[in-house]
Amino acid sequence: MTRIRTNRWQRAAGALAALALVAGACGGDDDAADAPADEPAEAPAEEPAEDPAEEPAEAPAEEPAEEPADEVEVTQDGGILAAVQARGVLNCGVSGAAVAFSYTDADGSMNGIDADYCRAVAAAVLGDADAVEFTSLTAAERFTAVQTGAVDVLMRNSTWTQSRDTEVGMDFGPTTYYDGQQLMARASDDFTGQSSVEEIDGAIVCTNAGTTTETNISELAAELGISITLNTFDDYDQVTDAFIAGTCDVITTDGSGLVGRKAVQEPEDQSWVIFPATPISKEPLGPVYAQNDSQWADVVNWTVYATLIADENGVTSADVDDALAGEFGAEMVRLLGGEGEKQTFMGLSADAFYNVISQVGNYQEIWDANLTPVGLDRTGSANALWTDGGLMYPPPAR
Ligand SMILES: N[C@@H](CCC(=O)N[C@@H](CS)C(=O)NCC(=O)O)C(=O)O
Repeated sequence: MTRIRTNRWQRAAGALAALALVAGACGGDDDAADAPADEPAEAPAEEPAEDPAEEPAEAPAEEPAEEPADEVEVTQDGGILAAVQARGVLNCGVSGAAVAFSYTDADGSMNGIDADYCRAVAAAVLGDADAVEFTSLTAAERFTAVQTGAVDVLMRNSTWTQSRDTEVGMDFGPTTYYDGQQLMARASDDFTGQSSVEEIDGAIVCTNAGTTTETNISELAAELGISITLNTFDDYDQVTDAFIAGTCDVITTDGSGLVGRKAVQEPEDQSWVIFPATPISKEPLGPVYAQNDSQWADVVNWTVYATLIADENGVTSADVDDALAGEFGAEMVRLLGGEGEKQTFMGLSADAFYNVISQVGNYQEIWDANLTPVGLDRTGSANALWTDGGLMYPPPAR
């Protein structure tokens, strides 16, 4: 686990102000919540015997009426939002070794679509896309970091599965990249892009531990009746190094991961090919956070939806002011904090998603900044908008 900090404490002041707001609301409720349990005898709020003639001085029992129900309701949920607002920095779990998703660059910065979604959540919650502390986690470490609260959210090319969504205690946000597992081998070993999985019979196959990748390839090999030697490593740098060194015949993971590795590491004297053409599994990759904090889930989910709704409406980081002024329709006005905005009901500032689109961009901009450079084409893929035949279908902002 390694931590990278970027540009965070400047916002502490603003976040503390937000905290003061939240604390004001919470205090009342928490106290109330505690009291009844401990002191049943004293607080029979009902007191039926009251004489109507007398002024009911004890009106505070009705106190919640003064506070708008939403705010009180919201602040009682789980607590990760309030914790991040108080801390002034978002603790975001990433890989740090996943090309185009979250990769630690030579200058120490963390780049990729997952890193950008960390920044998007920070922009939504703290108004500052740079108020992020990135924590690099191996596949095997990642869910423990969520369970222990070491990270507030995980943006680490993690596949949404039934077991992770239940027994592992995670909740999953909207898929930010629809992927599928593929394999990569050398053309010099007679593999092509049209090769089938049966052709790896007898091969040494490598991947990283703690992934759906291992179970998928083991299960498929058994179904196909082929035998493989599966070697796993802590992270994908080690996997790719072993492949380049020739100790692995084939490597496998999400197709996007193979495309990224081929783009940045294929040696001059080798030709790497990715197959089969149709992936062997579904790998819906997206945000992961702790179960049972629906307020935090809403914040992360609608941050992702905001980037897709802006994409749907053709609103880029350069258009936000025109969009807020109404030039792209009422939905964008609401989403960016204008008339009819819904962000404050979520415990966020009205301009939360204005900050996301202006500081990080819409989904297509995030794609172009991170995935296009390694050769990943969105057109005609499952990651296209529903209006273009893809699966990206954000709910309406109303
Ligand atoms: N999506 C799969 C695989 C995720 C995974 O670990 N992918 C590799 C290949 S891109 C990765 O992130 N490697 C970077 C690392 O090992 O840190 C899962 O959720 O289990």
